[in-house]
Amino acid sequence: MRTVRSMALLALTAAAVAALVLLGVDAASLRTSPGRWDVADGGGPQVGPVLPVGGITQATRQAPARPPPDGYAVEAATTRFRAGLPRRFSFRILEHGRPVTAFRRTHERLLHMIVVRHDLTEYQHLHPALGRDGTWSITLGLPRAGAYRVFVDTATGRGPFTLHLDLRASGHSPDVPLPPPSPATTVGPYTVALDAAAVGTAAELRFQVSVGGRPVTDLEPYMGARGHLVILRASDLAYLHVHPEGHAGGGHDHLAGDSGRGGDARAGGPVTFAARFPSAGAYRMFLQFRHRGQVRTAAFTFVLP
Ligand SMILES: [Cu+2]
Repeated sequence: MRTVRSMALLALTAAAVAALVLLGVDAASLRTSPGRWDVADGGGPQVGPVLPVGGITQATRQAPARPPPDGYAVEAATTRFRAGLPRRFSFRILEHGRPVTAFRRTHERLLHMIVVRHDLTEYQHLHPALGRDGTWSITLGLPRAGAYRVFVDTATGRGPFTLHLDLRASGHSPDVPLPPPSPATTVGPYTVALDAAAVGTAAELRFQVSVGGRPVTDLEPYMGARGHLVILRASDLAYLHVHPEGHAGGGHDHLAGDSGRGGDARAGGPVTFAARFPSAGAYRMFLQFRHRGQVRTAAFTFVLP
């Protein structure tokens, strides 16, 4: 029984890989939208290598990367945790050594904090509170021993940017291998199907949320959009935060931006994103959506050929 299921899964996975490769030819279906996504340096100078594949050079040039403005740094009070033992986590964003105290709202929040284990498991999307002195704090738990990366996605008068730092939960726990690409994943009662069309490093990603075979027609706005997507490159945790198509984006609550504009925003239709990847390779995608008051996270492995 188990063998049969595994083989079916293997076949499905192989089909998904084939589909991604085959779909990568329809340039007309792509609507690139600079400004709705960003790439931040997640692991050093190797981000965004130019590979000898058609279109990549241009794509790389167009990439509105969001490195931090000059002189910005993030500093945490502590980076040591005990696995499974939540504690207060606080940090400051410094500009030339002085704490930044004024931030701009993006997607309804002044700051988005993404925490993920280095093996791309244990994803968390949190919103710490800002103190007057520029200290951000939140209660944070790291469920398993190991290394974690924290991405701080925010904006000031100098523009949006992302910073990162690493945390450690004491003890040892083996890394989980990156799951193979799959055309669908389940979270709670939901099935989320991914339909991806890539040309070079640009891709249109459509996520269809359904329950019991029926599309969910009443996804609720979550931070002003029908969905939020964070993509991490498996090799070095380079970070892409992608916003949905048909979403006005920008500084304030755009609850209407996702409802009723364009085919993607129709009730029951897929939540669609235009993304540009820094390179070919393996990525892990985390889609968050809200339904019946609860936020769900669906994770996918995606390989850009
Ligand atoms: Cu957020």
